[in-house]
Amino acid sequence: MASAMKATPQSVEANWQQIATRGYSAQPFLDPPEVEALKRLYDTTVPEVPSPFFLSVFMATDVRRTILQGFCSILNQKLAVLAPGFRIVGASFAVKKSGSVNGRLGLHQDCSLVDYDKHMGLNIWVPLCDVDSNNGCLRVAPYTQRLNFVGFLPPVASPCASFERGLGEPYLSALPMKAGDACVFDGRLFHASEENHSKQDRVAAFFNIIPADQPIRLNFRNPETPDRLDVYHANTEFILQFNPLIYPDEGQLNKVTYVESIQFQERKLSLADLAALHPKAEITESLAVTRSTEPSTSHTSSAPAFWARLLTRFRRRQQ
Ligand SMILES: O=C(O)CCC(=O)C(=O)O
Repeated sequence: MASAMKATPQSVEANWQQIATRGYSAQPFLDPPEVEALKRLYDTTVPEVPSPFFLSVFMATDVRRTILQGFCSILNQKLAVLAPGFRIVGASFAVKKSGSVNGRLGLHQDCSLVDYDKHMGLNIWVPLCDVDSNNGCLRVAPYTQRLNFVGFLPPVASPCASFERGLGEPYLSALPMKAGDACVFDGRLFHASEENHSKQDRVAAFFNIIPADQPIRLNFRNPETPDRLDVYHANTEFILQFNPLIYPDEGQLNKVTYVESIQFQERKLSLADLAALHPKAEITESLAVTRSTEPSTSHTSSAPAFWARLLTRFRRRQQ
């Protein structure tokens, strides 16, 4: 198993630049003891996996709470360096069963948890074993965060459904990663994963972070008013209780705070839409995981400065 490498000012800067431009960065994150702690948490909370692709967010609230608390205590120290001032608001184990059939996850976007015109929300995917194209590594569609699509619940068919099967570079990049590496991506980025052809289940820790002083912002699409999104502020307890696949009932809506109703128009995408997002000069850029060669003892303290610059760049793009 790989151990996290020491972050250098150059590698930290490169990682945040990648997130600000192409929407994601794959980087060393956890050391072996933290990977082992996550594996133990997985073994004690997910006794059986009922489907070829499984997310623990569909388990009972108590189990989801144990998983969220476990992620926080195992990850918070490393997270304070990776993304200072952010908090974990959603936590799940994402499992692709060994020899999976029908476990493929098509190109999609997750639900938004912030107002991206004002704040940054990030998803972090950390495999607990080495991953590559054979066992269902994460695939990302570079630059798709630039579409600035709002992710809403309950989810509908992907806007890319008509063309995304078999898509490859440069529009969909498979990310081989070592156990404990992190793919940190803009919450608006489209991503996917294929089947696990290996003999072992592929387990990943998958979590969402938002600025610590911000409420969780959820966009619900009522099937009766599909041209609008109802925006609510929620707390983590609500996240632990609700079913993301179902429009919340009256009782559940009483537990969140109504913010506003915004206009919404569903859009389908084409390959040409994806191609238009790619800066020509950047298409040939290497998409390999950035890793330095020094073993980990401590992390650089320069992350906050880069983080501030990332946010500045991010906000400038929104204007
Ligand atoms: O774990 C995976 O294969 C991908 C998970 C994912 O994309 C998701 O749950 O949104």
